[in-house]
Amino acid sequence: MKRLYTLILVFFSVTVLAQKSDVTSDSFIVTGLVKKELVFSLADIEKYTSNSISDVTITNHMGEPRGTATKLTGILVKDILKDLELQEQSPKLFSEFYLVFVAADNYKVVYSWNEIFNSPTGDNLYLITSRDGKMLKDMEERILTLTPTDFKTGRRHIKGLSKIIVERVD
Ligand SMILES: Nc1nc2c(c(=O)[nH]1)N[C@H]1C(S)=C(S)[C@@H](COP(=O)(O)O)O[C@H]1N2
Ligand SMILES: [Mo]
Repeated sequence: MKRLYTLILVFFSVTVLAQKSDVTSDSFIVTGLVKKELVFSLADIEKYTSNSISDVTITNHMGEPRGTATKLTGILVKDILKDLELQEQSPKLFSEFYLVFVAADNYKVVYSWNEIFNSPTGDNLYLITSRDGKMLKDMEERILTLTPTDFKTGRRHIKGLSKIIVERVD
């Protein structure tokens, strides 16, 4: 019986560990208050021209360094979202919209429409296409975003991006 419990424990530990490193996505969808949903596969992402990005120190929410991302290339999220059309005619009201970036493990990060399309943050919000010498398809977490100008870069370092949901404040 004891052995059975050990077996069960080992099984669950392995499952949990496997899930932890399994924050991977091979495509992401842009959905919500949009005129037309957009889907991006790895192949679609690779069609865009990538720019090189300086090394980024990933700091956690305490500000402690967790590691450095090197040999980075990426595409600006605002460029990949250039065909995004909000369900709103008046550009003035675009300021009421925000985008929820959702990872495969349900980790979520919010960016306001203005932040991406009307502020310097938008010029620094990248979809990473290669990291540490690995191409997108060989990167463990695959679809990854980074905003190097953030103070604590870990928070909005989304691993395994799988969805962008466009929402609006009440
Ligand atoms: N998908 C996903 N991305 C995530 C997280 C998470 O739990 N899930 N945690 C975030 C937080 S709080 C931090 S500090 C960094 C840690 O990045 P690292 O794993 O490269 O050290 O990842 C961020 N991205
Ligand atoms: Mo964190």
